[in-house]
Amino acid sequence: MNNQLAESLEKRGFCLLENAITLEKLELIRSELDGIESEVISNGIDEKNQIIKLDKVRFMIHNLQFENCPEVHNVIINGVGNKVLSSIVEDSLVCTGATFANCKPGFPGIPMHTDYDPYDKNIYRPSNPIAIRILYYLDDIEPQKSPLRLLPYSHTSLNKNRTYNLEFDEDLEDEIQFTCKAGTAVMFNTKMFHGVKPNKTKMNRRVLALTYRPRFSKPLNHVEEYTDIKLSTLSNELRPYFENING
Ligand SMILES: O=C(O)CCC(=O)C(=O)O
Repeated sequence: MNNQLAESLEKRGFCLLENAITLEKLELIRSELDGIESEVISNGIDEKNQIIKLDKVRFMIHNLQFENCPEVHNVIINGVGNKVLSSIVEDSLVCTGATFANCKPGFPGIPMHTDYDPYDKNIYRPSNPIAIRILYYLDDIEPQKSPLRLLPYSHTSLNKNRTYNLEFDEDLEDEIQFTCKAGTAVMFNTKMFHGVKPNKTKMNRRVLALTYRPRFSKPLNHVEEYTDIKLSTLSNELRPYFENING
């Protein structure tokens, strides 16, 4: 099974994990994240100085490791995506990003882009030679509800029109517009082009987005470490994913 997943991830640039989260766990995760969203919306940016994007049609919060959401933390530590990736890379993992995003009704979409930048220190577009994004969908993704766009094989492109820093909107013949049931996870190479179509429904479209890199794949550019005070708030299981992120 992992061989097929590894082949798909390595060659096509992505693989799918159906039923990655059970319905029961989905309820708990959604309720934790909805709670955080409502709290931030009513109280404004919290004291913990998290990176939050407040927008009428998209809510986004990074650094979920420092929020009170034990079920999300459990996904970071024990999620199927984590297990599959660890066995493919045969190394321990560092988590370079743990984000919740809610694309609400009217969300216009995100152009095709990569989550990789070898020349920057942006931890949300990590410079690590190998990093994998794992998107756990918390709602059904439908053709009218912001399907995910993926451009298979684009992580290997040598063409100047497909380099890491480009963005483009036009639909491509060889792209996949991906729909799925809530609880599905999609894993893809951060060098792969992906994007999101508009949400034309009246429903929320929520995703838990995690990025991991194998320990051996250090960032090319130094990134800011989390302080010891911040790290001390994490459980013993969670902490190894966020410490020594340059090493
Ligand atoms: O919401 C999604 O499906 C993907 C959004 C995105 O571009 C990302 O998380 O890198």
